Amino acid sequence: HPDTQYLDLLARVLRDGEARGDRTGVGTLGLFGATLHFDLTAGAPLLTTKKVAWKHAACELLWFLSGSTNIRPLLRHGVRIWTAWPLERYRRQTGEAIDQASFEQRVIEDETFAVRWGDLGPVYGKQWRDWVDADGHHHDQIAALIQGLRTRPESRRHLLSAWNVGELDRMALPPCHVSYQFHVAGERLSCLLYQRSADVFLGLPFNIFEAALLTALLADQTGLRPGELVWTGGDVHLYRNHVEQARTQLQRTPAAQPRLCLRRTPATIDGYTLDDVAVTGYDPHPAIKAPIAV
Ligand code: UFP
Repeated sequence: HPDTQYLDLLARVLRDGEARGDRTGVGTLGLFGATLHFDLTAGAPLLTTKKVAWKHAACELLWFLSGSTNIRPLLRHGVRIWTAWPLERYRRQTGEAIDQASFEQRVIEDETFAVRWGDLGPVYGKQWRDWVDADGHHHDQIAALIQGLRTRPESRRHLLSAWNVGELDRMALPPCHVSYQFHVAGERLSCLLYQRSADVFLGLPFNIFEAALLTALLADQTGLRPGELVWTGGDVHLYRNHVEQARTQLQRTPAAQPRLCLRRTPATIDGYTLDDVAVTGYDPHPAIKAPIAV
């Protein structure tokens, strides 16, 4: 069960995690190097021991695939997970003490404002769909991935990488989910995600669901079925101000595993909308609020 694996990791971080300072100043309990395996044939790796906003996660994944790096499309769907970075930059550069809701409203209503202030730099969407190399050539990694999976399924080179070294300093946040490798065996598509840094309470539940969704979409486009998701984390940490929330979640008993299905197979990967992503049998424990470290 996905919850069991996740809760085991959460418990391990609480028990063995080393107290460390970090960039955000919040402080963490952390360990280095962890791996989780999720059998995608058994259902979606979506936690039931707390309610995960899977529609927001799906929205973010489709936004990466669209190639966008602007928070505007996310805000139009009510997804506010990336606002903190542009908001901070706006406040710093203008000196205006604008609140988050007003800033978001302006990004939604005013396109010129959104272009000027809503962009995150060349983050995932840019690197996935339009990586520009030193010679000025543009690379669509997603298109190449699909082409490769169709024509050379046995290849050991099905990779998707966001770690564009020359552009890291222009990104709001250097990629956390750095690379994805795909693997085909017996009509099954598996994925190995390497994540350099994982906020185990807030980020990780999103990251594993999104990797499973990406695998499902790629499988759908290549005539395969999802196999396994292997997640590997580098710096796996629990923020100090998430400890009580983690303890609450650890006391809960997992419910039946939900299923992820796609309602439609569009002609290309660009054709999916949020309505095409369905999760059935999801009856989780209530959500647990926790502050995000920026
Ligand atoms: N983080 C995740 N998953 C993500 C994402 C961010 O866990 O998809 F974008 C967390 C990890 C870390 C922080 O706590 O955000 C990034 O900080 P740093 O760059 O210092 O690792």
